[in-house]
Amino acid sequence: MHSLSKRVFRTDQFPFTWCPGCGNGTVAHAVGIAVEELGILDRVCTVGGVGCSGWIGSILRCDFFKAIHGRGVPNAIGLKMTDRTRKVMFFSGDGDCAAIGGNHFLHGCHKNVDITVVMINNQIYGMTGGQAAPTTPVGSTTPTSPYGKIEAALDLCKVAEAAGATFVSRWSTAHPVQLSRSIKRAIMHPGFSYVEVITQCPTQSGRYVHGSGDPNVLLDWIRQTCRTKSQMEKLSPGERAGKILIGDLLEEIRPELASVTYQLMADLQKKAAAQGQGGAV
Ligand SMILES: Cc1ncc(C[n+]2csc(CCOP(=O)(O)OP(=O)(O)O)c2C)c(N)n1
Ligand code: SF4
Ligand SMILES: [Mg+2]
Repeated sequence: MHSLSKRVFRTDQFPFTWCPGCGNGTVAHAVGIAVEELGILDRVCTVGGVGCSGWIGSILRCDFFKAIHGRGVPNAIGLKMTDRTRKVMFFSGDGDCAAIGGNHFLHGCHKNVDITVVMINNQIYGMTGGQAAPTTPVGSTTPTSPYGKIEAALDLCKVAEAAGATFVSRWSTAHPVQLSRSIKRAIMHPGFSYVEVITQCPTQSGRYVHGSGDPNVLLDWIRQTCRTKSQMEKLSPGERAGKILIGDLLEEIRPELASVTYQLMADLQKKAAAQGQGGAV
């Protein structure tokens, strides 16, 4: 076995419970490389949402917190606020992050707290049997949209940008090198970072959305659908329909919640001490 695997992953958990051909293993590998190259495994704490993808962080050799459905962002914020040396990563499915967890996600972006959300977009509720998620493409026939999904897929990168996230990127399981690099940048970014991964779920979205449970067919769909900004610009408006923008989409620096809060506490303590009040603020 590759030495990276033994150092970074809980190999006693292998083979993991995911279906053959699931993209979650590719995401876990990209994260493992990023964490190994940064040399920060002892400082990483992962949070998992519900769903198949929520278990990605549990196979890394680091602290792991299992959140309830949709509540991963506030748990991750709590972990960061109590120990700023931690590198907190939240692994969330598209159902978990964009539906029940949408409100918490918005305010994580808005507060610009230094955590990394890795959102695994398999276009469906995988674990529970293939119900339509906000990210499921329009027209998809699923157990909860038997006549075809009416609404267009929600673009969570646009939501993250609009809500105030300061690092936003989207890659795919067909771009594992770019994905790993982007996760590295996101971990080191001093603010709320959001990395979305377009991935394959042969068992549910393969069957219901893409008409094939073959991981190779699904990876081909990903390759044909995902386009960088410069590739997108070469397409006509008609050709752009249904394509998904990938790339490192936004990076900016803004005041970060934990740093500002700790600085404020230090200033207030200094002020209280100067006034002879002492005690903790
Ligand atoms: C409050 C609550 N409601 C519903 C569920 C059932 N549930 C478990 S996993 C899941 C869907 C997860 O889908 P997604 O977040 O896309 O993850 P995936 O399995 O696709 O990786 C749901 C609805 C739950 N665990 N808790
Ligand atoms: S149901 Fe889909 S997301 Fe879940 S383990 Fe299987 S292939 Fe992966
Ligand atoms: Mg999903």
